[in-house]
Amino acid sequence: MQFHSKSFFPQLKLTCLLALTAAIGISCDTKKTAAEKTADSLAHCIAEGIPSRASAIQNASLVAGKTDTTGMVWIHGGEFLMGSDEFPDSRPVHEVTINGFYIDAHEVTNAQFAKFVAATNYKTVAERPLNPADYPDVPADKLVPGSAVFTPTPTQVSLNNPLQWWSYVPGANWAQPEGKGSSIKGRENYPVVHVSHEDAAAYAKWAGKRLPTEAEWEYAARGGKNEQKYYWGNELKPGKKWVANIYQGHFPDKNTNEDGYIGAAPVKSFPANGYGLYDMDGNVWEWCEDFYRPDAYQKSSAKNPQGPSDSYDPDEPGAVKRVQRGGSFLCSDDYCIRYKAGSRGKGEVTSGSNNLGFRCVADRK
Ligand SMILES: [Ca+2]
Ligand SMILES: [Ca+2]
Repeated sequence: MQFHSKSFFPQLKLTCLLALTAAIGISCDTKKTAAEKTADSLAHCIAEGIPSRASAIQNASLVAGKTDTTGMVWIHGGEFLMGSDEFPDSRPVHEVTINGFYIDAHEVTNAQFAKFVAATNYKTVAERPLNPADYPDVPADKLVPGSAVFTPTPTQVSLNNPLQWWSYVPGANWAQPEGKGSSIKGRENYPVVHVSHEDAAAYAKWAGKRLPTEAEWEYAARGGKNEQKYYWGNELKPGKKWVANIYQGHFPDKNTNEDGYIGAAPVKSFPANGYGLYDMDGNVWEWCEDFYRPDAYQKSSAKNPQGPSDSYDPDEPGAVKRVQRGGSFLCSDDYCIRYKAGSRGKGEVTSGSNNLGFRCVADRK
């Protein structure tokens, strides 16, 4: 999922708003839709550069912490086939060799992120003031910090306008996931959400860790299996059971909740993969370090690939994007199939939402 943070202000010109909002669903939709075509044709509406609320450099002053590998799993290095023929930006499938690394067994939780904030007074991007200069068309009183929250639609809707189910909610951030007045009390063991790439990287630095490369993430997610349809295997419901927190029912109006979770689930609610890692499929999307380009695999390094040196998304040329992986509780075969093995997601680096989190990796010292 991705959105450009300017896209949630209805005061923007309608044509631009459409173009920007159309881009939201692209990572979740393999079919070229009318919305994508709209996004392509109106790409000139998208402002260049990143809003300055994201340019704060708090993380530059963060001191790198001492790595604690408690709760991490050592992944032995090796070779694997990376990518998927099913998605244009995941081709070609190619052989990659990577060194061993530690990876968090589960997504970073609210409790873990709260410790980081308590220790550093870090303010996430969603909590920072917006600079009026970045939003010349938006009245100053509307420039309030916030983030994107999913709300089911009351009835069936066309899937080409994600603004029907995504809202920019003032006050929404990691500590108030549904906006002002909401809290994470009782959800300490849920994945932290509403984190931008910068926020995730800041946490990782404080923890003496780093964000995974896309190759590391996929190697870990495959759990020792190659060429499976899903990371858990080839059947959607092995033994007639849901084995990841995704979406059942009709998107976005009717979630039948067959897997037991309408939204995010506490980490480790579903079975671990072959490496002992939880929720690599679904629950919340996870940031990776690599810049996003749809052609990245055409010139990727065969050994420990670090991703391209810059970002480019033809659907939204002005936005800087990094890779996100694994899909979320909003993915289903109806709408978002980017939880399938080898598929890729992408996100504008300043944007968060209530279905986006991360986990960290670390090198052996
Ligand atoms: Ca679910
Ligand atoms: Ca996940």
